Amino acid sequence: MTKISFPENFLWGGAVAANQCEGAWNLDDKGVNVSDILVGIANLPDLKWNEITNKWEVCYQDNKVYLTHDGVDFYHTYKEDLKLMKEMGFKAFRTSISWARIFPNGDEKEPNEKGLKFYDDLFDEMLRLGIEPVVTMSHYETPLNLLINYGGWLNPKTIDFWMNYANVILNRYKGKVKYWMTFNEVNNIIRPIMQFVAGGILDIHPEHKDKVNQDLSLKDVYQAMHYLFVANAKTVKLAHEIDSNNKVGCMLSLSHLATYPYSSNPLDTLGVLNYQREHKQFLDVMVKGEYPGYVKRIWRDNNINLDIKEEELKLIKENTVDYIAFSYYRSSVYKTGEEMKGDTGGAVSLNNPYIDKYSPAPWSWPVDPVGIRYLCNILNDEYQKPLFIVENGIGLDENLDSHNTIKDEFRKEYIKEHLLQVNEALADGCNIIGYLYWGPFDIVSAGTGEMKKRYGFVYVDRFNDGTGTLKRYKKQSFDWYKQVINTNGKILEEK
Ligand code: BGP
Repeated sequence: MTKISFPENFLWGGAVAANQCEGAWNLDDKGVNVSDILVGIANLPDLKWNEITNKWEVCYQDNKVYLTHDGVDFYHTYKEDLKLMKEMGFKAFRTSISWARIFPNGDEKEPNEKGLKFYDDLFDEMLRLGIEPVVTMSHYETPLNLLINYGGWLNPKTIDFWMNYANVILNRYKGKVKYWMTFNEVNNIIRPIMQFVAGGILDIHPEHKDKVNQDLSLKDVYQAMHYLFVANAKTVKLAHEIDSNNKVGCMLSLSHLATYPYSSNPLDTLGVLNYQREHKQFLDVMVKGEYPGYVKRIWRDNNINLDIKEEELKLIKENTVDYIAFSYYRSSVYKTGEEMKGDTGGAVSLNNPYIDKYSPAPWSWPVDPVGIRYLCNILNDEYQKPLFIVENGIGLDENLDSHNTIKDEFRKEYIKEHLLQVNEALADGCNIIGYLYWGPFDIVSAGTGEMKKRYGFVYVDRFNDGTGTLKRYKKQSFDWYKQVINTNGKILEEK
């Protein structure tokens, strides 16, 4: 076995997102954001076209439970939750700032002081406990008003609204927050079902009123991507101007890069290359600072002319990110002629005949720890930036036993196997700065909108129907992860 050797200052910890844990969805003048109006991003948002105003409007469904509205009440329980994270020895904790708490409609000039105050207290508490805050600036939390009235990122005005927001939070938390990420898993914008939430875009043309975002063209998606890239570069520039200690990363769902050819058919290998490029294009622009040739070919072949200005390309070139933050949950295979579907965990395709371990139903996925080593090495070889694993974890259907705990062996095994491969990747020379486990306490699932899909080391008593005491209980993995951190990974050597 390779000697366990995690760097001294490795950022061990966990990650959540505001919209999945805070709740308090309409408290303290928070506005409505995109994830507030649907139950799981695998589903369409609850919008209907208003023939009088000629605009989309929200139509909440009586028969639905919008669990994110109350989340796990982190807005009020953050001290208790952070205390538990500290008990596990967390060095870092990732959460997001809910954009709609700071700018309820997204287009105001002045921020909502009550929203800022909440994050003042939250970050102060983390710092008091010696936990490094790692902050996503938007984790599926674009203010809904920006989509309904402007089309969101289909409209260049959104760049200005974003920069106003970025300016406020970067100044407010200067000296407190050093690790920033712009848009969570922004590469999911290429998937129609995720364009509303992950992409922050909405087709507002009356002729397309039959179904949300149904007729978005490739051109629309590339245009929105470009505006997001401009916003990303401007944010990097501003963050560095405000505080030269700031580190800004892009955040992408990169399980997609761990895609293997199904066979030795050359077309399967070429198919993998093209599939990986659908996701690498985001890295090429935000990390290398340039649109690659294969993207320009897509534009040429599809007669796509975008609104791209010379000075924007220069800005993108000069303001690349400081690190690559990413999620990894599983790998996939590519077979010519087979559709690559996807969800929050990555690609969904044929079963890989060489992988025999699957997580238990109902959200079964192939467990492939080697995939994380492969991914880190691809990133290290091609981009040579610090890598930050900001999401990896396993969602299980769990119930408390008679001792008010859960024997979550599968979770421990899953993490252990992945960390052993992270250790290999470190030995391979990859510069990995941290590992943040996704969902260290149970939160609402982004993909399915359920409570039942639990990732936590801490069980939260809340159920799909919205009932529950919200009480927290440690699962057995709690003490184990604590030992992993306390020994800087050395405990992984034990059989
Ligand atoms: C990622 C998202 C997270 C998170 C995770 C797990 O794509 O960034 O928000 O939820 O996936 O997905 P799910 O909650 O659907 O199980």
